[in-house]
Amino acid sequence: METAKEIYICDVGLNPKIIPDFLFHVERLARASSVTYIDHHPLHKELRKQIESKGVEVIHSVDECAGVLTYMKFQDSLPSDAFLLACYAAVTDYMDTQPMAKRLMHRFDRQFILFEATMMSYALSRKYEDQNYLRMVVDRLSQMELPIRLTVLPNVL
Ligand SMILES: [Mn+2]
Repeated sequence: METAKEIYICDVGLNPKIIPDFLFHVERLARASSVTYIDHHPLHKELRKQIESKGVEVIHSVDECAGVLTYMKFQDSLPSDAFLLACYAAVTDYMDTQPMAKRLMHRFDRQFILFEATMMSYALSRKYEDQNYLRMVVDRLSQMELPIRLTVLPNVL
């Protein structure tokens, strides 16, 4: 199997039950790849240190949703419309009034963002077990395709 150069793990929300497995696997992955962990769920200082000690870069704040944190990290290399993806994430996580999310939301029409985010979220909730659909969505969202176009496909809604 091919080894990924870079691996990004986002929005996991670590709980005591999965911490040992998480540490085991990031350690394993970090041996061959550069691993970045981005999350907004509460993360204990000690655990953060433990993750970093495995050679993983940790980007963490409880002030913005994981989508906005990810956007902030990569915004300089993303297409200009990518802020909309961060907005959809913020809306569906009920974190669109946080400082950075609020600024991003103000860059576009609020109704449009709410509509697109809601449609996308609904489609994902209906199709969350369909790996092919999920991969297709990630791929096409990364091409800045509008969520509505990915939600009106046959058998989604
Ligand atoms: Mn989350």
